[in-house]
Amino acid sequence: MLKLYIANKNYSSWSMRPWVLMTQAGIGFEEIMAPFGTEAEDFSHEFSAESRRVVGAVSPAGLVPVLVDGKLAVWDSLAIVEYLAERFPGHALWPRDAAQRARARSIVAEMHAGFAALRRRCPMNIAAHLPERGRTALREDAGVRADLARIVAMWSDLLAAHGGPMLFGAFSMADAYYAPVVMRLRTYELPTPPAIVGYAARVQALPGVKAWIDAVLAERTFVPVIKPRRTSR
Ligand SMILES: N[C@@H](CCC(=O)N[C@@H](CS)C(=O)NCC(=O)O)C(=O)O
Repeated sequence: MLKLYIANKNYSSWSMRPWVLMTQAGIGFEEIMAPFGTEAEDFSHEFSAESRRVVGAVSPAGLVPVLVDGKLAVWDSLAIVEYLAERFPGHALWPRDAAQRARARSIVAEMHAGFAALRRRCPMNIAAHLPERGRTALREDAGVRADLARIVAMWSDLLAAHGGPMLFGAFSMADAYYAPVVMRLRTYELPTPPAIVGYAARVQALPGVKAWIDAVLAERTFVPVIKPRRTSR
């Protein structure tokens, strides 16, 4: 049985990608949760000592996600999804057409290496509703505006080219890889055109994504972004 090591579903965007991909594609796996620590005033994305030990035992990189297949450990979300595509060729995790597959790889790589401003200013926080933070990020940060414009252009082009419902027609790796961006659009209420709103709604309705969102609410390791200050009496 494959094992997938992940962190808190509310926050861990890199964990979400292979989890959603495998769940949506019907690839069975055992989930191993290594939660972040919660001692920081603002929630940190760093492991507790116990999680560091658990993840360090399977991956020298010490980060999640990690996929364990028998004696083999594969780490880093991009390496994991590529491994899954090779391991399960029948599932068409990438588009079957070579040109479309190259395009899908391009946008997945673009996500893996980029969108730094959006990731920094609007971290994934599924259970929260932070429209004011979203407005501030857009107003203050040209990088966030550029990242959002690029997402809108990318998704609009692909939806128009393939006619939807997903980026390359049928569900693929590309949709799993951008699912955390869909969650950011929702939490921070970032404004997008109707075609993008429609795509975001369809992604959230995918059983694999819905299962992740439902689990967030059950997870209960959520702590507010800004904890209320303790009154000194
Ligand atoms: N490039 C890596 C990034 C992995 C990563 O940053 N994981 C975070 C969680 S989303 C982590 O393990 N943080 C734990 C820590 O830094 O202590 C990937 O794509 O998997």
